[in-house]
Amino acid sequence: MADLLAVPAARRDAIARLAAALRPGMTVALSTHINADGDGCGSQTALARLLAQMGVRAVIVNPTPWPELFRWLLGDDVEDRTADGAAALARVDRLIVLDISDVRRLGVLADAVRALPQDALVIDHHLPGEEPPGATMLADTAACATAELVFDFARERGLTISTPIAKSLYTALVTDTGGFRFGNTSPRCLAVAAELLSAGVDPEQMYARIYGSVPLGRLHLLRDALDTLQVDRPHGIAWVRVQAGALEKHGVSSEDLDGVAEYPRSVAGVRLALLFRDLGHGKVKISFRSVQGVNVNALARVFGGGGHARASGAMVAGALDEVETRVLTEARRLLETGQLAD
Ligand SMILES: [Mn+2]
Repeated sequence: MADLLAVPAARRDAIARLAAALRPGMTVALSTHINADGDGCGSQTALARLLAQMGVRAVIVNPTPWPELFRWLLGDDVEDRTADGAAALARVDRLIVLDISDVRRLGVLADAVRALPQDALVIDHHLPGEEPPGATMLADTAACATAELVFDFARERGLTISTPIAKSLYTALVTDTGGFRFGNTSPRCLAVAAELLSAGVDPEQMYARIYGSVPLGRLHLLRDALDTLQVDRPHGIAWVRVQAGALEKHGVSSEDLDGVAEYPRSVAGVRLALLFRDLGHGKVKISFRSVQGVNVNALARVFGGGGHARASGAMVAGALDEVETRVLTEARRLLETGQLAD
């Protein structure tokens, strides 16, 4: 265990550079990607509390509202200034961007971040993006979640992993690994999780909060999505669609789509799964999932997106039917020519 928890040398150097940019008395903003997920929210709330131990005040400024599912992570001590928008970024000394490798993932905040006098500090585990939000990076695709890097930051700086911090980090690990089932569930990931349990995390309580407290509408949304399931058996592709207005109809938010793409991926023989979500204003959001041997990041990049080898995303302009046809055509072509092999 001790060996597994040792912080890799490259991360140690990056943490030292990151820490050198932070001074007691500073106020920093923490931002993550549009539609923050468990890793984004968990990493942010953990880091905010860790920075407080260093005398650095951290406030959250995200491009989209804090998800209801993770409201409990904020507690009374972490301030969310998302409602103030880009103006909130102008009032802090520095910005730290988490779980993002491309500034465009900051949505409505992207232009404000590009215009900052000092570039953002970055903590991330995605494949490199085309336009990184900053040059000072603690980035490693070998990290199971951004939260693993936040954990390393705490260790290297001798900070205390309190129970609230452990809960935040654990939430991030559980959600980004699909409940410790995906390929990013490394030995080190589980060693960190073990350390978090030792710090006071109750795994059953975490499960109940993350997976056992969903709104009924989430299941209705899933039912509607599964109703659209199609499978191309020769290519091993399966996909589902979510119509414009579906979230509103069921009274849920985009976080309730988390995990929907797992269902097409779970079909026997399927190597590549897609979720097409019509945003209703001429844009379609696509979630790409794949199994061992298929690098779905290469497909997402064709459409201006990216992410991880087994999980990526992209936003494509066009009508749902047209985008679906275009993406499926490209997916079949790249699969046939072996260009998604990894
Ligand atoms: Mn992540």
